[in-house]
Amino acid sequence: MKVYVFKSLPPFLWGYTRDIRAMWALEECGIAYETVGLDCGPNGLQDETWFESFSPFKQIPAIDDDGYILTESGAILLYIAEKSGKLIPLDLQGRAQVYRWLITSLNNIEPFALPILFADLQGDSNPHMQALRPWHVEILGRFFPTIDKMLKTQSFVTGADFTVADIALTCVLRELRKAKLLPQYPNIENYRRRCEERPAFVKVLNAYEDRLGIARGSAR
Ligand SMILES: N[C@@H](CCC(=O)N[C@@H](CS)C(=O)NCC(=O)O)C(=O)O
Repeated sequence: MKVYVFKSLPPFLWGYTRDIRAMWALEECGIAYETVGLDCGPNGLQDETWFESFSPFKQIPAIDDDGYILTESGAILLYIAEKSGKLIPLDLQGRAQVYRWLITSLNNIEPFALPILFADLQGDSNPHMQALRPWHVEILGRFFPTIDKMLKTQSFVTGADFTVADIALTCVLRELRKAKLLPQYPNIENYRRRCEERPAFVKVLNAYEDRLGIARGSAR
């Protein structure tokens, strides 16, 4: 399988990009893959006209599974799980729980986590984003106490087993890893760290840093 990923990025994006999700799932599921690296920024992937046939918005990640092209990190995670029969249960209701928590991660949490990340990255240069930050934190405050309570008694977001929903949630939580928000939810913070300690994640992040040519730990 081919995965379209970044091979250059501005430092403020290191460790946040969604190509990590696809590669993490491929590693966990034991699917062989090769990466196709693209540049971000001016003269980067938005200028690559050929890439439009792989990714309609010219965004990363995209996968090419022997000619079958797919974009959207959530769809890619589910495709990899369904293809390999790993990181997702066999029964319909168990699968639905994976869909549910993956969609919660990308649809409930990420829309508020990302603007917090941008507010913190842009600082005073973007007062509008700064002004909205407390509101975004407040909204996450509706979701996180419940998830924190759940993770007190279960290892992963759907229960006892690690699934692609945990890849989605961990990667979304990583958007907040420097925001000084997660420590007030100790079970969520422990969960994120535990998921990031998995050998597949460590391998992917090390390769990601090597591909970008940045020091070990820079994308942590
Ligand atoms: N909803 C898409 C979002 C993809 C996306 O925003 N990708 C970013 C990198 S994380 C990108 O390619 N940005 C460069 C650009 O849009 O030019 C997904 O989850 O895959």
